[in-house]
Amino acid sequence: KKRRLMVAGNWKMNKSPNEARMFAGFLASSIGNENAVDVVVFPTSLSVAGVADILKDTSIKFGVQNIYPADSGAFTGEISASMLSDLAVEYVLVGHSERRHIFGETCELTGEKIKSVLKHGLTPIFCVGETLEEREAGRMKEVLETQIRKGFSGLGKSDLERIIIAYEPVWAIGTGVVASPEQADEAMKFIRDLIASLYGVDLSESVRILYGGSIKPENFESLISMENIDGGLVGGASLQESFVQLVAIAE
Ligand code: G2H
Repeated sequence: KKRRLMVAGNWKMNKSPNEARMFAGFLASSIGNENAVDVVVFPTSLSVAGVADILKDTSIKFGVQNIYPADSGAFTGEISASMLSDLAVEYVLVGHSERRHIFGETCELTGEKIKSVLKHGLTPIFCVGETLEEREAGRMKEVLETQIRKGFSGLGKSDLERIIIAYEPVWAIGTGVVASPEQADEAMKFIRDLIASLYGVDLSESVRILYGGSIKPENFESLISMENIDGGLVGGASLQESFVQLVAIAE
């Protein structure tokens, strides 16, 4: 593989703070410290401090699932990227389809969030993906291009060097319907080619693009064997022991 693989676990709104600490402890004892791949978990914001305590001296990294793009102020219910440095958080998910579709997050807002994450020295994992309706209407590429152009608006090459992209077709998220390796690779090649046209071939060759949507130990190997797939953003299967199996498959 040209690029270092990443296995990222998006816990979504699951696990209480105590459950999160226990599971982080299980991961710390099950996943070796010399990983050939990057392993990252995304607990809830409520649990991230507890998880940070447990994982801080391990090779497992952690992040949050969302931030608001201001440093502080009257934004009830939100957290900021600037608060995360106390906890050694390194990664932030931006633009997950559940943020876009359940909470009405716009492409413009995802762009603001990416800027705020970068400003605080953190790494955004920027999620894009089309719905089933958009795919069936032949609009997959147009949707991905809009999400990427708006999400990256105003960003330069040095910013892009610090970004990870996750392609998550909405029809494959939590549905048990995984994209075929060929379908995923085709969309991800389109994204890579778009990055090449916007930022140059070097950057498009080095940017990591993860696949997300109903990843399981049974389908992960065939996905990561594809040229353009540099790992996975895992939801359901990251909540249990299967996450350890996924890391082992990637190694
Ligand atoms: C896609 C994925 C993780 P799941 O949202 O971000 O979830 O693996 O449950 O489809």
